[in-house]
Amino acid sequence: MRLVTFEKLVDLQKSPDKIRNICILAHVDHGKTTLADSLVASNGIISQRLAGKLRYMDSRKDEQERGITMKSSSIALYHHRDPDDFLVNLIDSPGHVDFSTEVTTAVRLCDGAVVVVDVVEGVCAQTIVALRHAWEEDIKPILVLNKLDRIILELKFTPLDAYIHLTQILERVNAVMAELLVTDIGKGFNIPSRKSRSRGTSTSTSISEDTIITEHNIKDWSTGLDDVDDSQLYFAPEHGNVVFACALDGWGFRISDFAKIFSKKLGFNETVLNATLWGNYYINTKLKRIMKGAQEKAKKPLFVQLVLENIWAMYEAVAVRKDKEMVLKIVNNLNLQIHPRELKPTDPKLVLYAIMIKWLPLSTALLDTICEKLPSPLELTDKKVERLMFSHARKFAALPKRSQELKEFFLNCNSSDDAPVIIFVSKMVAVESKSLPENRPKILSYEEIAARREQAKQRLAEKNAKQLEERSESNGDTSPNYCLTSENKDDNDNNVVNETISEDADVFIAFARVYSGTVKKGCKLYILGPRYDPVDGGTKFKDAEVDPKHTLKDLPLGQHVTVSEIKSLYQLMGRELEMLQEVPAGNICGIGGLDDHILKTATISSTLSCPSFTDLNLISVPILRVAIEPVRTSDMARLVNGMKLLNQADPCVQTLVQESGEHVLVTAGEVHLQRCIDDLRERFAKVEVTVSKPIVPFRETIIDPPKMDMVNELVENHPSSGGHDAKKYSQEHESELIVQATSNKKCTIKLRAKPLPNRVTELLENSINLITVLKESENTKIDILSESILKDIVDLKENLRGEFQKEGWDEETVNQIWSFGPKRCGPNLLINKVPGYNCRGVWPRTTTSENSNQYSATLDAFYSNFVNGFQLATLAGPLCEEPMSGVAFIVEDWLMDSEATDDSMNHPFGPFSGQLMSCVRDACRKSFQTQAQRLKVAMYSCSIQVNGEVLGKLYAVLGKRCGRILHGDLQEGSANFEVTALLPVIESFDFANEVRQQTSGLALPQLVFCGWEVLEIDPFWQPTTEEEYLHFGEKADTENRARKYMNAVRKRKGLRVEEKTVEFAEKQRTLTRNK
Ligand SMILES: Nc1nc2c(ncn2[C@@H]2O[C@H](COP(=O)(O)OP(=O)(O)OP(=O)(O)O)[C@@H](O)[C@H]2O)c(=O)[nH]1
Ligand SMILES: [Mg+2]
Repeated sequence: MRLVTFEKLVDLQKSPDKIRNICILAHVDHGKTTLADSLVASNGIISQRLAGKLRYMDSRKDEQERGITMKSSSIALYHHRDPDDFLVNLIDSPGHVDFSTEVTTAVRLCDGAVVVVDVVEGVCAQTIVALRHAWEEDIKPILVLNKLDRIILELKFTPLDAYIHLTQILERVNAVMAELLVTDIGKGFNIPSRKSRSRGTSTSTSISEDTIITEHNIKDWSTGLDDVDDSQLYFAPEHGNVVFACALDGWGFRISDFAKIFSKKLGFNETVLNATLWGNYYINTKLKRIMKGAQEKAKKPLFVQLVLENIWAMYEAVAVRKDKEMVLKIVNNLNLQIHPRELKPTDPKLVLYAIMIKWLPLSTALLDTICEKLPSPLELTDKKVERLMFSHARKFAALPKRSQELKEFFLNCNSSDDAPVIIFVSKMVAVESKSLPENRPKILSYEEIAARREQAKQRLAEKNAKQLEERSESNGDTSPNYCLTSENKDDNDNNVVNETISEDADVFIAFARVYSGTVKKGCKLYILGPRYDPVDGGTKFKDAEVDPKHTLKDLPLGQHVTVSEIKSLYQLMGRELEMLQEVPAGNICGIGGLDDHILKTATISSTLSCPSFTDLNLISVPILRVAIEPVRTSDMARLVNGMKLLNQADPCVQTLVQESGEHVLVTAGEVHLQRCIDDLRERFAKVEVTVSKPIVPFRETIIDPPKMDMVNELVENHPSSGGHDAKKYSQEHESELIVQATSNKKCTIKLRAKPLPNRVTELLENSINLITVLKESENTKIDILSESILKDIVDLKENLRGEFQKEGWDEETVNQIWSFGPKRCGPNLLINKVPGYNCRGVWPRTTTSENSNQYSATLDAFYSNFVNGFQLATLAGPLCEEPMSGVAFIVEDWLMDSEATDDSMNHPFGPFSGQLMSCVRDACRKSFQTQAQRLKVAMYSCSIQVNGEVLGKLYAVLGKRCGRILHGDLQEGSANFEVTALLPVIESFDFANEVRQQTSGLALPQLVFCGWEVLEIDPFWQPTTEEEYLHFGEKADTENRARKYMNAVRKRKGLRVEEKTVEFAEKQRTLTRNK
């Protein structure tokens, strides 16, 4: 039974200082959902007995079956912390890397985060990602060190070993925080001085050995800090931002909880205990004083003596020795009110749970920490508001004045009636319409039931009277009776059909947070798409001009705003929804009825001056593509509709239709793919589908001619050539310079291809966001761009210049960059070295003056055609029509006849612009082919924790799949190895399953896309030298991996493949004859 009424929660929504919007973040399986269970149980939503087992926030069937969370879901909880009541909106997020986009959608709506770390596994890949995410979104974290029971029962550590282990984990978490801080130094954040940095395990205090600790001393010690805020950056038990917990057994505590207990028992000052319970302090029993230097004097630290030993004793008595008398003694000692019935069960876990939840209740410790340490919506910082609302590319000051004024409402979390409504929707959640509160069967009061009964009786009496009348008229004919029943039946049937249709249908609820104003049911608001811009939006539309009938589907091009009525508002309560009439600023809520207006994210506002929120900071890139087809072709329409719904419901999915007509689904990984297919089959499309083999993208590149051949011999005869292909081409083309003319022969271009230095390609790949901003702001003036963007541009230019210089390229190359490609933001460059042509280039300019030079002006007229040719070439390379990467095309000359564009000349070959485009594209492709061509494969970085016993098997699986092990270190204090490896995406299918089978389920790999790697094999390679013949045989039947990949892509795309299908035709014939 719920301990708090819903009305109470609604009441609390009106006091933003009492609200905490927080999410739980961690690596997969570190216990987030179990932790959430404890908090949910504290509100009576689930019973205490089921807490930890039910995993209430995992509401999907597949989440329960697989035991992993797949979507983030929110619940509103009540907490009382003297003297105040608090409302905690808690979002549980998934830890599996495939669902990291769900984490992004959660983090965006929160002000604080609970970062959970499993104390046995320690800091894992996703823990670092979670901490970084919290840092980047500027939300404050607290730390929960979970699964302490595993240290006791599994690792069987002594309390002292456990303490050392915990300090090490804390060090590692703080090291991650320090790293984040250091990386931000360059970005101009306020970095506190090093001196002031105090770590959780800090022993560098100014207290001399043997100093007696008093309250006065403690104060001195903390005032020594230069900057108080800095200490909040790190996790330190003495600062109250670390909770030690065991979510499964329902207990958890902070240092302060024990300080309270022992200050009474031992008569120490609570503040002193609070500051010394963690760290290098011990009790001198003779002097009855707390002293420093436990480690040096081989004394037990206070934490071990007062905290861990007590917990160890409890586990020892209950779970290990099962000593009932001892248990009773401890319970009495601790003065706990426990019913003897609760100590009876034979399962020690149940007894443990019953005792621990009374002694150290996890929910109280955690909710207290949340309410005390994490900020309320009122504490939004100026910086965060600007970052949320105004894209990085622009200066805040460049926005219209009315937009700038909104910031104040934001900062004050103003929910008054005259405050503009500003809401951000971070994702659309699909729910079954039958689970909506308005469709739930209503619980009737006694009077209502009685009234209904009366009405029914009356209706029946009327019907009977009518029947009697008719029967007497028709002289005993029974047909009316029949008719009536059949009519009734029909009616019921219809109802059933209608009901099943409406019950089955999914509706979308917008997962949102109100930042300003109060949103009320029935009010009309603007829905601003992610690309909405208040600069032109505010002037383009007057309020009346936004057509209220428009939805996403029929929105005119370039318009990103619609109007909609807010039909329903919900409080998200885990698996359930509760109806709300209004939601004031500072709250997380669900909004219904916006299916037709929002695709994935949106900003909702009552004013058109509101800019749309910055895009979500996505961590994972969807990389795994499959083509989907219905089993029966007649189901195509349902599938298309289903894919549309899936696209809306999942923030990390992309659905597209390829030119070949295939319907393609792009997902983050195998687990994610499986969930999407299940959703399509069972929920959105409800049709059987066939799923193609995964389509993995490749990149095409060129490299400097290799110095070694395939048997690691120096290439002597052809120092400048790569493989077979390069040799062939360099013989045909004496120079690498490609000269290409347009079809009308009036324009000639000369260009050459050159591999970009690796660091340059990397820089370009990493700066894709910045380059996209550059692309978008090509026509805007430099003074509109924000300082941070301008600084980033200058940095990028400087870095590129440095890298080019290191590799011996011309220093001026950076200024000669004409375009990036493909899509004008990729990692290939078009470089202008045309004598006398001063082209516009990619960098923002202070002036927008036209080219004064006549020649340049002529060329400028065809500037965009030239660039488009380059874009086409880089979008689909000659190997297998995959995009290029890391190639520079240097244009050495561009000659145009004055009458080149003359209409009469154009005619036979089509418009000149088209001719120029194809000419550039062909020239780029040809020049690419003169070089040593290579494929680039997508790589996963794979981190696995595995027991030493099955390490060999894991290495075997990795080896078979062409994986490369980067390191495999033994984890301190356990028999587990932490293996990091690189694995080609194309070889990764079913990898997780195979690893699980080979290691008897002991290893769970986490695969994250980590970039592209050149495959050092020439796809056209054939043995040429004697050694190569010897090694590979004449036919080189050892499979050429590069060729295999290339041919597979070519086959899939319907391109020509050079392959022998029948090799030994004669032998095969002989065999059949002999039969
Ligand atoms: N021994 C022990 N096991 C725990 C504890 N907390 C959670 N577990 C177990 O750890 C496993 C994973 O727990 P979950 O709560 O599902 O983990 P999660 O972090 O929500 O996992 P994802 O959402 O998939 O990332 C379950 O089998 C839990 O029973 C704990 O304190 N001690
Ligand atoms: Mg979970």
